Amino acid sequence: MGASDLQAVVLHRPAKPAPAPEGRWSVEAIQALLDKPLMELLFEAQTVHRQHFPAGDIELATLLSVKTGGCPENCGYCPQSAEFDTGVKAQKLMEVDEVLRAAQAAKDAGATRFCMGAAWRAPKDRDVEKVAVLVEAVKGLGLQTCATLGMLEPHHAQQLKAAGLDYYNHNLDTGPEYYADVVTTRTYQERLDTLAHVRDAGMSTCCGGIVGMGETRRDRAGLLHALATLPAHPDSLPINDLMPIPGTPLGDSEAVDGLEFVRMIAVARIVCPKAVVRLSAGREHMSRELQALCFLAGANSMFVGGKLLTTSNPDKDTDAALMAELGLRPMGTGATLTA
Ligand code: SAM
Ligand code: DTB
Ligand code: SF4
Repeated sequence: MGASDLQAVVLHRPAKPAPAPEGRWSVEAIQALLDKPLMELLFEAQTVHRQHFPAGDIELATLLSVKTGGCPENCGYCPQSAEFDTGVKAQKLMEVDEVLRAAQAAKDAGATRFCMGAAWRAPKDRDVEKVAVLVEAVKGLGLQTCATLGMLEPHHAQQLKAAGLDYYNHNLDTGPEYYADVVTTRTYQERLDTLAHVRDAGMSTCCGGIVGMGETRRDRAGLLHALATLPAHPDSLPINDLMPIPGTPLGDSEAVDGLEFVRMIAVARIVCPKAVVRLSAGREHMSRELQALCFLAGANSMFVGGKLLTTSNPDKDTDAALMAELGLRPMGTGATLTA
């Protein structure tokens, strides 16, 4: 037993998290964190959180689906796959004016990041050219820009970076062993390759996954291990609670226990201590108390603005009240969320 462990016993506190330089975590060590008594895990996660972030700061991002539906991929959770009958109406890429109006509204409501999603397997050259125009325009409003467009070639990543794209979102979704149960049209390695192109182009990565797709705790450990052993930790790390969509293969999935979701957030915070961990999809179905526990576990980002891509999210007034109640301040500003 080391000195800090001994001190922990004497002080009846959990041991300080073992130093874990990027890439050193094993799946077993991560699973052991997920298995910890919840109160210990929360304390540890909050301790790590406070070492890296000011308490109470929360990043606010707003999503817009700039190209909806008709996607050739078969991600089993996704309302936008052309393979599933989900009632989502396919729409072509939005015009710049419409996107700018939405971005300005997001900024006015207190968001600092605007994330544009497109239901493509991989954008073509001409798609990237058009998205680059959107990125430049949104960036011009003084917002951080993020896009999620599917798989990228290196030159696409460079083009988007040159247009002013700050973040690229590309999720690993689940652990490598469960992945093929969820998606078969894109490999795990292809996801890792796109992330490498994004990093190589000098953009920040936004990469996380989904909880509640029928995976085991071991699979969740596998996802966190994959994230924690990337060549660089994600800058943003979204943890989504599955929004079950009727018509998708995962539409009847049993909701994951709230405290299990909190564990996932807490371990994400511990294994990627500098990442901004986003309590992402699923807040619509969460109580205020559960969301509060997620923030205590180290989440310091959320989507605001009533809608995710195709599904709903809490509205502005609800979130303004939540933030006031919990004493959360928008990250990097002295402001509060405008109701
Ligand atoms: N087509 C692009 C791609 O998949 O690379 C980008 C859009 S996709 C909708 C972005 C991410 O949203 C997915 O990787 C997944 O993690 C998350 N997502 C999609 N549908 C979801 C759902 N029903 N519940 C929770 N998260 C979801
Ligand atoms: C992420 O991890 N979650 C967001 C964002 N990145 C693109 C998307 C959530 C989508 C939820 C289902 C929908 O609204 O279509
Ligand atoms: Fe949905 Fe993206 Fe998968 Fe297409 S690639 S089905 S938009 S998650």
